Amino acid sequence: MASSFPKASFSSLLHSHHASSKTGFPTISFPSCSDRKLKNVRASLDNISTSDVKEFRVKKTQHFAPEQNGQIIKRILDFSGRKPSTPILDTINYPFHMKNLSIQELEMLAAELREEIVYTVSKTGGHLSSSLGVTELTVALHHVFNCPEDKIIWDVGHQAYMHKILTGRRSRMHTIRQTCGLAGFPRREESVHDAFGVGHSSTSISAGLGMAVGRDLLEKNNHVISVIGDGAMTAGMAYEALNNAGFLDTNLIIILNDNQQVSLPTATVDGPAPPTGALSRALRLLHSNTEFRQLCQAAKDKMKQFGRQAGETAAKINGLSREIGGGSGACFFEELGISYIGPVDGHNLEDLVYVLKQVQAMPAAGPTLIHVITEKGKGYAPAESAPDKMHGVVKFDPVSGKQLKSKPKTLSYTQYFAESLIAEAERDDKIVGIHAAMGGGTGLNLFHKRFPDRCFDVGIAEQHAVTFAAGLAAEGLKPFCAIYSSFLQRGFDQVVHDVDLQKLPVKFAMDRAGLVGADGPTHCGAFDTTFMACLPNMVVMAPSDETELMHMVATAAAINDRPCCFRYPRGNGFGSVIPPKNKGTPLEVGKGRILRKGSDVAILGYGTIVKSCLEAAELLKMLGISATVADARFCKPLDGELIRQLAQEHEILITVEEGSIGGFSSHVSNFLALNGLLDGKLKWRPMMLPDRYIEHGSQADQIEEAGLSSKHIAGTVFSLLAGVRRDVPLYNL
Ligand SMILES: Cc1ncc(C[n+]2csc(CCOP(=O)(O)OP(=O)(O)O)c2C)c(N)n1
Repeated sequence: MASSFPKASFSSLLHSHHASSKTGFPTISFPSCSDRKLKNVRASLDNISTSDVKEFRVKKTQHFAPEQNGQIIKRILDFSGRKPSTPILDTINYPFHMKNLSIQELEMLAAELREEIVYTVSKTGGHLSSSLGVTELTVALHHVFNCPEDKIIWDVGHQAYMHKILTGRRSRMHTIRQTCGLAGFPRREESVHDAFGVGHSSTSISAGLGMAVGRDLLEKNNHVISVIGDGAMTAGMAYEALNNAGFLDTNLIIILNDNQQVSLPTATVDGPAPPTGALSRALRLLHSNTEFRQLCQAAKDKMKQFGRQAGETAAKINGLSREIGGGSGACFFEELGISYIGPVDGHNLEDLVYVLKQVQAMPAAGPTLIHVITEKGKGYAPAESAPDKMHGVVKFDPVSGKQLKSKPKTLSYTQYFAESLIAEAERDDKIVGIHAAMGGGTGLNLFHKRFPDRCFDVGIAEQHAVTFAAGLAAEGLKPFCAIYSSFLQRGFDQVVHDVDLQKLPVKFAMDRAGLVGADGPTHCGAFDTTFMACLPNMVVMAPSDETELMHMVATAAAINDRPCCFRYPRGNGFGSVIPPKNKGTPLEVGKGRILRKGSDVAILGYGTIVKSCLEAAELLKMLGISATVADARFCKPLDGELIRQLAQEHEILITVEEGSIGGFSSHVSNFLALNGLLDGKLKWRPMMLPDRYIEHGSQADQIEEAGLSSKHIAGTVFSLLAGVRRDVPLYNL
């Protein structure tokens, strides 16, 4: 339980040591800590002879040779596209079926899982390479620990496909990410083996710590294991949790899955990108630490030698493993009060099982971090050699790894955004781009290619990205902060406190706004209009097509006295006519436009859903109903003149948006009410996302479920009109 004084914290770190830049943690070095650890290690190694260690070094060098490992795996695995033969996997429905497997059988199981996952994902699409990278780790975890009593929390959760297969969901893997199918991420409601729902990164240590403390309070004795990637480890949340874990000193196992791939996709437009950030640099230094490996092997050899005395030796190792550090980088964890173990070869099942068993057996280990080195895409050559490691894929040919992408007629909104930002930046050297580990996802990798010095990948650190942008704006630069709508949720306080309150002209490009399809509710961009338009200084826009998006990028570039944002969806443009050289024209702020004039009803759309409003108007026309359709363009400031006109000239006004309650429609309703426009005959109805989370599936299915298709819009108009006009017949839309 917690003591009353912090054992170690960030503040004590900052005050205790000298500066060093080699470690990757620039302001801290820990000579005393390293010395102490080395002394302890040496003293405890006294009983293990130097020849033991040397012998181990030779063995390990061979074992770690990647080309040798690669060859072995390539010889065994079959990615022909035929249903793989999986004799061991066929005997396993749940983790307890794996308990009696030997190391060799576990290795075979890992091989079968690799074949199975490539076979399945080649047919469904989904996240591929992160799961391939943690195959042995997943097998070892489920072999050693007892799920669901022991809790395994997968950070982000995109690497949990093997976990799903081993925990009773193998027969449904072909439905993954599809409507009514398995979710792409762990979800508590899907399985008792999914200890925590994930999708957004860097939550696993906090959640794990909460579960560990909960366990202590309830006097239970299970293990809690948080598996976090080196990418997820770049987020502030992870450090907040480490700080707290070191202080609370409860038993918590943190597995740092270090594959030296931090950002997404892992490629620039020109090829593989080195990982960004000082943390990666620091972890790389730890990779070379051999002491832990030497010690483990020596201990294992001793155990074989002494047989009966094995327990005694293991106990010694328990104590020792806490003392093994990998230089000052490891001491960073140690000084926080977190035992560092590693690095461990994450593709060596024998080592993994051994280390996990040792940690499992420690009675009061406190928080322990096991540093595991893996390779993303491991074992599947096309993924290993792909610049983006085949992180997320559509259906593909398993033999070649070639993805079956159809060539769309238009570019994605992401690309139109990037092209128009480049066009603005060509004319204005104050424009800079910022993204949070999402160069490919946000299109800023294109911007980076053109302006390498004006583009910043800050890691998975949305909060920092926002305040970093605020700092740039304070210096007179024009930062475009491109963050997915749902990930910006994490930076909301920074948007309010650091940007909007100070009226700093940061420009937020909110990609993946609205329903996003297969990624499901964790990634759904439902709330951005609601949380951005309630801020007093924020200009809030949504383009109705790609041309409008380009105009809004130009508008954002021109707004220099306050912050602004614009939202655009996942998917491709409609094919509207693009401005010459991708250079948009700034719009008049707070002005919408009428796209089609009618007399019976007015439909006011916000964002790309305006297209569905136009389609609805066509449907209504067939029924003899004349509809005006307007494109609001701005949620804030609202175009009051336009809304007044629509309200006064029509019996019915419908507002339509692909966002949550509290967004555009709420602002319109406020305006209507405050201006007495609801006091007369007008019938006003808002159409937006329902007040519940919409499950993963195709975007088209999601729109149907949300009731936001053109038919739904026409149906809403029709039912209202039928109430006021007797001449409207009942049709089946
Ligand atoms: C808050 C948040 N921001 C961004 C993302 C998008 N994202 C998904 S996985 C990933 C990289 C994770 O890297 P790592 O943890 O090392 O796992 P790996 O993909 O290498 O297996 C990113 C940036 C996210 N899921 N959550």
